[in-house]
Amino acid sequence: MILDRILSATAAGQKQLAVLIDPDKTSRDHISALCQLAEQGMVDYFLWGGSLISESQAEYYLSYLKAHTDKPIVLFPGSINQLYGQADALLLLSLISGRNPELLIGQHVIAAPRIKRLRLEPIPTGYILIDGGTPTSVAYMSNTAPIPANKPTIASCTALAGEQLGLKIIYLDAGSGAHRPVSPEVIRAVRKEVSLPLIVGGGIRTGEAARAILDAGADLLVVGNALEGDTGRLPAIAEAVRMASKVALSA
Ligand code: 1GP
Repeated sequence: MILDRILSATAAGQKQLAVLIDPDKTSRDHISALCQLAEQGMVDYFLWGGSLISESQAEYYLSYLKAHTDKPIVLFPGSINQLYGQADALLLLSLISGRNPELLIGQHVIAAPRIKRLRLEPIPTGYILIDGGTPTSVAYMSNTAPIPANKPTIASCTALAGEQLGLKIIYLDAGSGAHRPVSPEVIRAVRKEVSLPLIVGGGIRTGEAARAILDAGADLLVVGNALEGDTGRLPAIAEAVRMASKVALSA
């Protein structure tokens, strides 16, 4: 089970890296390049999804990815139209930073039988949007406002409520292509309050940014946008994950 894998890595202090593939912004070459890097040990998971998918190639590309990697593929769906049986698991997102009931329970009710039929492992995830300095597709499409970047207490109380509600993972997201990633201050505040695995994504483009986020307490990084044009930034980010793991494991 993918959740067990994330939990045991987290418990062992092992930092992890997920590469997000947006089906609208990929190609066979892009997927092949990522799979090669994954084979070299730079990627722990592939996330699959986008705020809005307009291309009809999504399933074809997902099958292509499945055929070329043995890394787990986890759906990160922008809507209930993005549920595919080729994946191993699904981040079942509750958008707990927002107040849109459809994204707290409405769409989940509609999706529930399909998730069961497809035998996707649902990973109950408290999904928290943090302002990343620019309007993002996810904030617009979800019709919710992100938590202001300078309000760590709102973020930590939101994450704590998610933990108390029984969610299994917290995902702090500045949104794809954010100008600034979630700040170490916000991550530290959330880390102090909850013991759940902490995923952080949005706007991570360099090894330095990755390292700062991991050192603040993130367990699993998500990188998408920075690798879309070219995958050349992945080795530095993967190295930051490896080094942060080393420090955490020896602590
Ligand atoms: C977005 O957290 C993910 O939801 C990844 O963000 O595409 O900016 O890396 P980027």
